[in-house]
Amino acid sequence: MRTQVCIIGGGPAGLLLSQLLHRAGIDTVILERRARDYVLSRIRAGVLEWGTVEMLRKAGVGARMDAEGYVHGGVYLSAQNRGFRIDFDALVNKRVMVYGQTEVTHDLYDARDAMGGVIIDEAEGVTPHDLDADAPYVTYLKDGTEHRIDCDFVAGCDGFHGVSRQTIPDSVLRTYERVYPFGWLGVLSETRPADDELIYANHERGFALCSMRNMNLSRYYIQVPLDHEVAQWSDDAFWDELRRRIPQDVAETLDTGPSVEKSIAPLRSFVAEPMKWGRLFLVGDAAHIVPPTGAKGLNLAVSDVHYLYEGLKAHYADGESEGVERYSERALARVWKSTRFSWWMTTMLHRFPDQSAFDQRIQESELAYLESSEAARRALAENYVGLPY
Ligand code: RFL
Ligand code: PHB
Repeated sequence: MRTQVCIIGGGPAGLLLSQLLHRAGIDTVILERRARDYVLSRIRAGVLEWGTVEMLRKAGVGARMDAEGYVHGGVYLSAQNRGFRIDFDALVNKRVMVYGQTEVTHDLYDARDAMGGVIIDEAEGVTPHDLDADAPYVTYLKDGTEHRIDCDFVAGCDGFHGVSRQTIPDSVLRTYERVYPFGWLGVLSETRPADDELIYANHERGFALCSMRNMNLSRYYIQVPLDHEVAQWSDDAFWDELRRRIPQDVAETLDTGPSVEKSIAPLRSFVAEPMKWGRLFLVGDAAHIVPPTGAKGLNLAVSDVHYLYEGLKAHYADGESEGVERYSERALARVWKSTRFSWWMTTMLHRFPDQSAFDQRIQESELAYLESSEAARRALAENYVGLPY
């Protein structure tokens, strides 16, 4: 088989890139390791920057998001049982969209199917070859038979544990990493959201977040030690702990019920450079991971897709290779800003095991500064709604 761009990974980055390229008349094939039902059942991000909203509309997949998503003009931060609001509307005149990654992925699969896009799922042993030469190709196994796809470029959209990043030689690849000494226990429940906007809570027992998917589906997270397992957290224990960490008035009216999903995710910051090697591009989590505190992971995958899409479009339309050549540099400039913001939000809001009394006071004063300074709140708002592409 031959295609112009072979995309490894059918998560949001791979699907969105494929959809945009298809609309620009550029042929793609997606190779996905998992079964489609598995990909569609993953519960992950919930907050879309406005740039992401516009990219999804541009890809022709914005209709259900626009009908069913919730536009939020701010978030609440709380500490020491006091809350204050970061008013995106007033501070930066921008908003975010609350619409689950699960739904985004659904909409993208539907769109690829409607346009006859080739998505090969349960592709095993996907291996890119000759990425540093003019004629790369990708091999994989499907139902026990080996197949080969010849292509012009390979887009590595295969997440943090994928194969693409590993094909870049050690002598070229540089990685930067911070592993945080805690994880997030997440619960999805068919209950009314705690508030009309998200609440990020700093508490001496640990961080907590109240989020949502719709008016009858809520998403909550609490910080837990790394050695905790889901099985040791009953629903009742989760709700009790969450109530302790959020402002009292919210805790008193919290609607609780059985969890429909419960999982623990470790927190990590990670950046791989460069994001281009020969004819391979790394896109999304394949190149970088951020802790979820800033709600940036999916949004960064989408901004990478933007830079790559624009580069490939110019390459195929008028042989202009500047966008393709400078993809890594452009994408990384934005990646590092979101990496900084996610690290800062994480550091400000979580309890660290070795936190000293000094660290504690610094954290409190950071939050107090935000509460009292419009300039500080504006900086947070500018980053949270998403920096320009
Ligand atoms: P994905 O979603 O991991 O998709 C990669 C796909 O590649 C496939 N794959 C392979 N296919 C073929 N061959 C191989 N060898 C392969 N290896 C892997 C995988 O099966 C998969 O289908 O990466 P992508 O597309 O870059 O998208 C990134 C986002 O999924 C991720 O950044 C976000 O979910 C992060 N994230 C959040 N991001 C936000 O923007 N806002 C949020 O509010 C937010 N909350 C979160 C999050 C991530 C979380 N977890 C669980 C990590 C909350 C949580 C709890
Ligand atoms: C979510 O709703 O899953 C969510 C929201 C905001 C975050 C992280 C996760 O910062």
